[in-house]
Amino acid sequence: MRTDVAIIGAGPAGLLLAHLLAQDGIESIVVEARTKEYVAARIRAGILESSSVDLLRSVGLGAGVEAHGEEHRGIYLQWPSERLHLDFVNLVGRSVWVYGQTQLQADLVAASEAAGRAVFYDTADVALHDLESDHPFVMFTDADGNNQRIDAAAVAGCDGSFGPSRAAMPEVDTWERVYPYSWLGILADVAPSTDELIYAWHPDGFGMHSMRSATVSRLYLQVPNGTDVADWSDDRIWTALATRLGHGQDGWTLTPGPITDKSVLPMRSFVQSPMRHERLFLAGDAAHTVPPTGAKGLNLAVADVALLAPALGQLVRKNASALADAYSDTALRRVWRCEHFSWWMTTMLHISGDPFDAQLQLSQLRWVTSSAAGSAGLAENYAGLPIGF
Ligand code: FAS
Ligand code: PHB
Repeated sequence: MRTDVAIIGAGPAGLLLAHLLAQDGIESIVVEARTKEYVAARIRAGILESSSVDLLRSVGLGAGVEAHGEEHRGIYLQWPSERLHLDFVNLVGRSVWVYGQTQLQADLVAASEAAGRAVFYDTADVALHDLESDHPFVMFTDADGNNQRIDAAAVAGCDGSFGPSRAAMPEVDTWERVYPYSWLGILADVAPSTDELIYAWHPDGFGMHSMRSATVSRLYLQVPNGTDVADWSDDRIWTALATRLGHGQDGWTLTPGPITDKSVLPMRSFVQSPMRHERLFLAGDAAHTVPPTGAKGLNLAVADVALLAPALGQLVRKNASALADAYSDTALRRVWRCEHFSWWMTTMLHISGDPFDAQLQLSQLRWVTSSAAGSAGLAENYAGLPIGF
């Protein structure tokens, strides 16, 4: 097969990139290791920055968010006996949207199928070749066991943290921070007990109340690394969440409900630079990972491909490489800003067991919720910087 851009990975980065390229008349073929059902069922991110929503709207992908998303003005930060609201709209003039990655993935798949774009699911043995030439190609085994080859002008590595694209980069610098704790996340068929997200510091550990809709709640607990989700019964989870989120404090109650999904998510920061090698370009988790505390992972993937699509358009159509040459440095500026913010939110809210750390964290929380400068700084980063920052 021959196309303009071969895309590896049909997660949000890969499918959104294909959509953005098509807006520019650039053709692509996507190669995905998992089945469409597997990718569709993954439960991950829940927050879209307003600049991500604006981008989706601008390319005809805003209907789902408009119909099923919830615009939120801000978040609550909490510690024992205190719960304070940060209003991002008042602070920095920007909101965020609650819209699950699962929902966005479904919108992207629907748009891809409506446009008749080629996506190969359930593939194996993806290999990248001739990346240093202007005619790179990708080999893979399709779902029927046939060997396939895609000749293209460029390859986009959108294959997440463990795909082949990251490994295909010859000379890279990498930075990594593995955190000494994980998140136990649940989905529950119960109306949220809060109007906006609650991020709670507690001596027992971090707790968070998010949501997916008026009838589905998404909540998280800090747990030790290596936690077996089987050790956490529904009752144990709800009891810990009630304690950490302040059930009974100032009359607030946490309403439990049937848990429909439980999983443990390790916390890691990772960056690989550069994000481009000749005709191979990385986007999304293929190049970087953030702990989910700052709600940046999915938004970074959106920002990367918003930069990459016009760069590939100019490279493929006009053999003009200015945007492609600038892609990695431009993308990494925003990546590092989001890496810092995600680390900052994570270390402010998660218990290390060190009593000195705990006093520093409580002081930081009091400052961030009482200082105009402190709260604006958090709001600016959480609500997100303009794409192309
Ligand atoms: P993805 O990982 O979503 O997609 C990469 C795709 O490439 C996958 O479909 C994979 O199957 C495919 N692939 C891999 N190897 C391949 C190969 N050899 N050949 C072909 N295809 C291959 N972010 C938040 O903001 N909030 C959260 O709460 C949150 N929770 C998360 C929970 C988990 C378990 C994980 C892993 C991540 C979470 N994230 C969260 C981050 C997540 O949302 C990512 O930032 C987002 O999925 C990035 O999208 P992509 O870059 O497309 O990568
Ligand atoms: C979620 O709803 O899954 C979510 C929201 C905010 C975060 C992380 C996860 O920081």
